[in-house]
Parts: sequence; structure tokens; C-alpha cells
Amino acid sequence: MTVMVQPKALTNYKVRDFRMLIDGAWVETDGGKTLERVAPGHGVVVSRYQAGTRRDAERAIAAARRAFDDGHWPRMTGAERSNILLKAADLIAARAEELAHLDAVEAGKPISQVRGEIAGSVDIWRYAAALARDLHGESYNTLGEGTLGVVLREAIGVVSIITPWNFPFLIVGQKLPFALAAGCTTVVKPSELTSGSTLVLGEILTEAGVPAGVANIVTGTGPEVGAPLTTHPDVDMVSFTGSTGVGRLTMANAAQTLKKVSLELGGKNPQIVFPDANLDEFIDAAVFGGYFNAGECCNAGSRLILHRDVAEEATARIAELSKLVKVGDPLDPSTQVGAIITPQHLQKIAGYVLGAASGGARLAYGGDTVDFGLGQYMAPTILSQVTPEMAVAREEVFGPVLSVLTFETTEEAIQIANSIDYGLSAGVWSRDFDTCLTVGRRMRAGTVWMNTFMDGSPELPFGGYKQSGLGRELGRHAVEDYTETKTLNMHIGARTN
Ligand code: TXE
Repeated sequence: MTVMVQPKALTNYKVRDFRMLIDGAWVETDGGKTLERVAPGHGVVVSRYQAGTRRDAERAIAAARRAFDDGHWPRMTGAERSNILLKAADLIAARAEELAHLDAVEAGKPISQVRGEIAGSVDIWRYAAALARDLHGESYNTLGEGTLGVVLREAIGVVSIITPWNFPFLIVGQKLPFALAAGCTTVVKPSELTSGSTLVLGEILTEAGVPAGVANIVTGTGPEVGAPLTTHPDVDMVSFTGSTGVGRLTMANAAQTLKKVSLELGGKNPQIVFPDANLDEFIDAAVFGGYFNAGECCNAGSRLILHRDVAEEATARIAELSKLVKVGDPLDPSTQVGAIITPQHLQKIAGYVLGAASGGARLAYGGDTVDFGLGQYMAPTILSQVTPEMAVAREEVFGPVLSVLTFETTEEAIQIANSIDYGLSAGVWSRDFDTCLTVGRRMRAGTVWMNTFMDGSPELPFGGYKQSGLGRELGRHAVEDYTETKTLNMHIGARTN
């Protein structure tokens, strides 16, 4: 039986009413409507956001355009922008508990986990601040006596940033500080399910000294607010994280005016386990990688591709460990798996499990939704005897569901791992480093973990192959992504011919 942490009712919770940040002012939508957010773990309204309109989006784009074209922000020194980002990082750290609490209630994430995400975000903001001072081009004095070539990196302009609900504060931090570091101005649209922490970030940025119009935040739905951010001719680049379907639409929209796009999309990430792997460590990582953030994670290691010799033992041990995972109240510090984002999404997850079971997969553990009488929850679930063509093995379930597939030869394992449309991340488990490197280099994935899973740091680029996305976030080139390259080709001295 799953260990349950009964959610406590949010009695006397003070519902937060948020406005939007457009051109340095906290404003209401001109449409006069709000969106209510029901906490997924508690079943009551906790936040109200402005239901922004296309006109609100256009006002924000106009503010960002003006703030870019007046040149104040892009022409500041890297050091000046860096200092503002460092101040923002300090203010995020100072308001960490408030931010963690907001993400926990709005997204249903375990509070202890979100605390880690906010601390990680502070680190990322500081990393971006460091890069702000290190953005530079190249020079060429090897082009002949009379020629000097200088390659500049200039801020690309106005950037639309569209983010999802699964890591509301962390994901905006993988985009916004790098765009700001480059000297871009921005319009941010958080998910309509989890906008609170991004709006608090707006307060933080204002206090840190980000000028009016440089970082605008417009709340609302994708079709109403998100779409104009991807089509408007005054936007130069779109940085999007979300579903592959909307990512595809974003790219098509951006193509109308040939905007640059950066896309972080879905994943269905394999972990290949060889017979010589350290099973103790793998079992732990499988449980963490599968159930972290209730599996609502593009990096979830949900496709376990196990060698036949270890499959049975590993599956049984993962099932045993799954029983110990604490499911329930996002605000209880002992909780490991919180709530599922919406009732509709819970149904979708349950549908995948049912579909797999009726297609011949075996339920090794879990499979049930958990009814606490408040919010919506799902038990950690592991399915064995999954075959590569099943939907549960190919599609992003986005729930706490692990699928076990088996292999005999290394070629077969690589073939199964690479056989789907996604290519975000992957894992290889073996004590033989040759095996790890040989397989790791053949994986079509943006990140390959070896004998570990879901580690990361701001220095390491993150992004996907195939339909998992386009471009990379983080890493030392993260700021360059928000720039245009300009060549200065200079003639020196008297012409000789
Ligand atoms: O994502 P959407 P949803 C996957 C996951 C999940 C599924 C659906 O499988 O179950 O996607 O989640 C905005 N123009 N991921 O529906 O719709 C939207 O308002 C412009 C994987 O929440 O892609 C939100 O701000 N923008 C993923 C953002 O896009 C639009 C994380 C993402 O929402 C828009 C989240 C439009 N027409 C979900 N329509 C990951 N990679 O981690 C929506 N949006």
C-alpha cells in the first residue's frame, strides 16, 4: 500500500489576487475577466490571475519594443546588467519561502522539492549574471593587411517567453535572465494554471532595478495571449517550453515573420540497464526519475529498458520501493509525490495505464488514483511487459508511471531507445565504462546520464534532439542564443589594387 499523507484543508487561506506587469505598471486586463486557480492538492481557489487579452499582449509587446528601441537596456554595460541580475537573485533568495509556497499550492508540487527548485533558480540567475559580463564576439586580423574583421554579438531584440505549469519558477529562470543578460527586452506569459510565482518575480525584477518595459508579464490563456506573442511582427524571438503540439504551432506562427525560435518540448526518456549495473543505485534513480514532480516532468526517466537477466529482480525491487514513496499533501515537508495538475490530466494518466493493461502490460505496482477527498492524486505506478509499440512506451504520460521493456542485445536496446519521436534525455547503467560510452554516444538525446539520472547544473546545456525541441538552454552559450551576429568588415589603409 502506498504511504499516504492526508492533505490538510486550506482553511483561512488568503486568496491572492494578481495583476499583470506591463510597461512598469501593475495593471488589470482591459477585458475585465479573471482566471481562478484551484489548488490541485487541496481543491479550493488559491489565486486569481488577470485573464489577459490579445490587446494586453499587444500593449506589452509595444512596451518591450519601445524599451528595446530606446536603447537604454541593450546599451548598458554587461556589468550593469549583471549587477541587476545579481540583485534579483538575492531578492529571489530572500522571498524563497513565499515563492516555494505559491508553486506548491498552485501546481501541487511537494514543498520540500520546490524549495530545492527555488534554490536552484537562484544559482541559475547568478550564473546568467556572470555570463552577462562575458558576452563577446570575435576578431580576425588574418584576412590580409588591409582587412580587419570584427564579429559582434548584439541583443536580438524583443523576446516572447512562454512557459508551462510543471516547473513554474525554474523554467522562467532558464530563459529570462539569459535574455536580459544579452540586453533583450521581454514579454513573459506563464501558464494560466500557475502564474503566481512568475508575477512575484515581476515584483522582484522591478525592485532589482529592471527598467519599465524590459520585463513585461501578461497572464491568460495560450490562444488569447500566447498566440499573439508568437505572431506579432514586433517580436524578434520566441522561447517556448511546453507540449510538442503547441511547440509545432509556435514554430509555424513564428515562421510567418521568420522569428528565431527556441523550443523545449516533451520527452519520453529511456534508461538502459545492463546486467553489470549497480542495481541498488539504479533502483533508487528509477524511483526518483519516474516519480519526481509526480512524473510531470519532461526529463522523467519513464522508459526502463532492462536487460532480460535483471529485469525481473529490478522490477520487483522498484515495485517494493514504490510502496514507500509518500504521496499526498504538497505542503507537508515529508511528501515526495504531490498532486496531479488538473482532474482532466489525472484522467489522461489513468487512461494510459488502463490502455497498457488491456494491451497486455502487467501492473507490477500502483495504477490507482488516490482519493483523499481533496484535490487529485495518483499512486506511483510501474508496468512491466510493456512492448515498444504501446502508447505508454512512446507517448509522454506526464504522470508517475514507469514502463518496463526488456532487451537481450546492446543493438536491440539502442534500437528501442531511439525508436520514438522524442530525444530529450536518456540514461545508461553499467559498471563498464566502454558500454556506457558506446551506448551513450549512440543515443539520440540531448543529455545522456551515465550511472546517474536527472542531475544538472547551469553550466551544462539542456535541450532535445528530434521532436523534443530546438536549441539549447543553460550552458556557457545560453546568452548568445538571445543575440544576433553582426560582421564588421573593415578596410584599413590605402588600397593597393
Ligand atoms: O501544455 P501547453 P499543457 C506536455 C505534457 C502535458 C501536455 C499538455 O505531456 O500533458 O504537454 O500540457 C501556452 N499559442 N508538457 O496543455 O498547452 C500555454 O498557455 C501560444 C510538456 O499545459 O503546451 C502555456 O503557457 N501559447 C512540457 C504553454 O503554452 C500557447 C511542459 C504550455 O502549454 C498556445 C508542459 C498557443 N496556441 C506540458 N496554447 C515539458 N516540456 O516539460 C497554449 N499555450
